[in-house]
Amino acid sequence: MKAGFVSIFGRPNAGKSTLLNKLTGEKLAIVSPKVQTTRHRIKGIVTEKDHQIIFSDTPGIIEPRYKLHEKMMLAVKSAAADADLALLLIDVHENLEEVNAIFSSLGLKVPAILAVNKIDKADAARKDEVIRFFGDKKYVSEIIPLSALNGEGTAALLQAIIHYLPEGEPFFEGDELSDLPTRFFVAEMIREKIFLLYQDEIPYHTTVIVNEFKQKSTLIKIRAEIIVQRETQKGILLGEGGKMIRQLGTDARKDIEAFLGQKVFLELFVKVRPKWRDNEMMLKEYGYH
Ligand SMILES: Nc1nc2c(ncn2[C@@H]2O[C@H](COP(=O)(O)OP(=O)(O)OP(=O)(O)O)[C@@H](O)[C@H]2O)c(=O)[nH]1
Ligand SMILES: [Mg+2]
Repeated sequence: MKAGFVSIFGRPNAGKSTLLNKLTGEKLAIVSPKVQTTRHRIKGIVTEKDHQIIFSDTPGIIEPRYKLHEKMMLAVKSAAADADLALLLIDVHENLEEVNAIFSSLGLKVPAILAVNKIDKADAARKDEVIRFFGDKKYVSEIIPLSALNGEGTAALLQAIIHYLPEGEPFFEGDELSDLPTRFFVAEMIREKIFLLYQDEIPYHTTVIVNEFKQKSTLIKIRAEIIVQRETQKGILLGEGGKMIRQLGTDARKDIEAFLGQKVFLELFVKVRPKWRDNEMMLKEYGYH
């Protein structure tokens, strides 16, 4: 039996969350075309007859500009600290020197697989250039080109991961998918829709907290708060006559119902909490530890 922790690292937008979802076959992590979508370490567990892999999706590596960013980078650190294997993910079109500097600074003491993502939108010459570039980097044990989106190369990646996995007994029960509570996933699904529906600074000034989750006879009643930093942002979230927040509620509810396999009544409220992203107590209250 093999079992171990495999952490996915990379810059914002490399496709880490898309890859976690592909490898686990579940939509555990939210995905958007915008950078800095993921803010937490999200574990996804895959259990087979002869192995258990505990994947960790992490926030994209950045230079912190406010306390929320610092919390996000602590999530990266924690995933680096207990990894048995690192999965370094890059977008095939990224600046190679920059990404090399970031990976070198992780100070990894475990083997690393360099996965070159989004090959569905690169030509063979670029793919070769990237593989050549990382070929002589000491921290790279193996290079695998793939597309997290269409699944090309992910079977080869899985084989390589199992090869590096240490011998050991499983850490989790066979039917466990993650270590996070349902409320977390519900809040994340609402946050994903905010990333998809709103532009500019809105997604970055916003967080979501589920403060009621009640099983009723025929449905689940969920009440969630959307936290913003300014009154004007509250207006944008609501939209004219509440049009935008109704759209948000409908989009989020569909995903939540699919995730829970049950009908959901979703109530959304918007609250203004000035500078919550730099407030230690509020960050804690909103789940950023
Ligand atoms: N064409 C293509 N797009 C991809 C691929 N993988 C991910 N994407 C897209 O890239 C964007 C970012 O994907 P995410 O999975 O959210 O990226 P991430 O690395 O988790 O980003 P952060 O959470 O912000 O660090 C989304 O629009 C994905 O659909 C791929 O293999 N091919
Ligand atoms: Mg992500």
